[in-house]
Amino acid sequence: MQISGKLAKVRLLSLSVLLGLATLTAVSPPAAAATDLDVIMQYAPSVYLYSTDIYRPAIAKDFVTRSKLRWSHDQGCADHQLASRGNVDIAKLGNGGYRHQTANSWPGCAHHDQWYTTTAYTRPRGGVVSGEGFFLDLDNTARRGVGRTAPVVYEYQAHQFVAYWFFYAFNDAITTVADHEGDWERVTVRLDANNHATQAAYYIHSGYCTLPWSAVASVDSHPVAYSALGTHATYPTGGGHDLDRTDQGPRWSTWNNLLNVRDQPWYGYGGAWGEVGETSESTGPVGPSAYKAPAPSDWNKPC
Ligand SMILES: [Ca+2]
Ligand SMILES: [Ca+2]
Repeated sequence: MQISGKLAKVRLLSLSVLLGLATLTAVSPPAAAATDLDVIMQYAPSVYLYSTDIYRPAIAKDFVTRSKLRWSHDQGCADHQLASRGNVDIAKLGNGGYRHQTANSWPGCAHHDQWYTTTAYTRPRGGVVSGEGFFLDLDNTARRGVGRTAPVVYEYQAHQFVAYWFFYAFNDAITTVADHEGDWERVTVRLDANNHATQAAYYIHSGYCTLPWSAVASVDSHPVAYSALGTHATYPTGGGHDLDRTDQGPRWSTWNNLLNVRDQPWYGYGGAWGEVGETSESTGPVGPSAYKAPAPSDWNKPC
């Protein structure tokens, strides 16, 4: 009887071990695949801002709120205002809800021909209408931005790339002829079929350069970038680069505040982010939109 009792205990024990294993198996999650958001957060850059740069990261939505929306005419014709400061409808900006017509100096700056909406590529320098187009004229006292609390907007194509757009309200160029309001910069990470990083592209003035991921300095998988004093050109290494200067000022942990660019009401606006200067360099740029490629066309441009 005693033996039977022991056997019963052993059997009970075995059963409980088996049940325990079954329970363990049931509660252990399967190896989790990285979600899209995991990938986007994982590769969001760690950006060193320049220590004494007064033009810190800015919030695009606030830039719109503190701007007038105007149409720049050429041939000596006066500009026209579509919305005053504080009254630009950000959704209309992004869905083409504002429109305006070109004008010729003769006769009398009369408007004529084609109408354009805010989703057309209408940056007054370089857009589809030579010399005319929409622009946001920022309150000059709002050029300094807010700093590292500003969001970074990302543009993501699974298995291809994730672009991280950095926005500053003013580009303080090395020569003042290239100063301009509105400054969109970016780092783009190339992804393979498994959504693993293979390369990074750093945008520098009107161009970019690329590095294999193995050569990218990173902190916990976040690529390190250096934002140059005033121009915010984005470099993979510190120190001087031609006329640009970088240092290890405040570190912007961009993964703390990421927004999908396609969810932004202003996305699609094809005019200038900033007032109009004499040249393309001194005019606000076009922002993230169909008119500004988020990723390189050529990934073979070594830094
Ligand atoms: Ca202004
Ligand atoms: Ca810039």
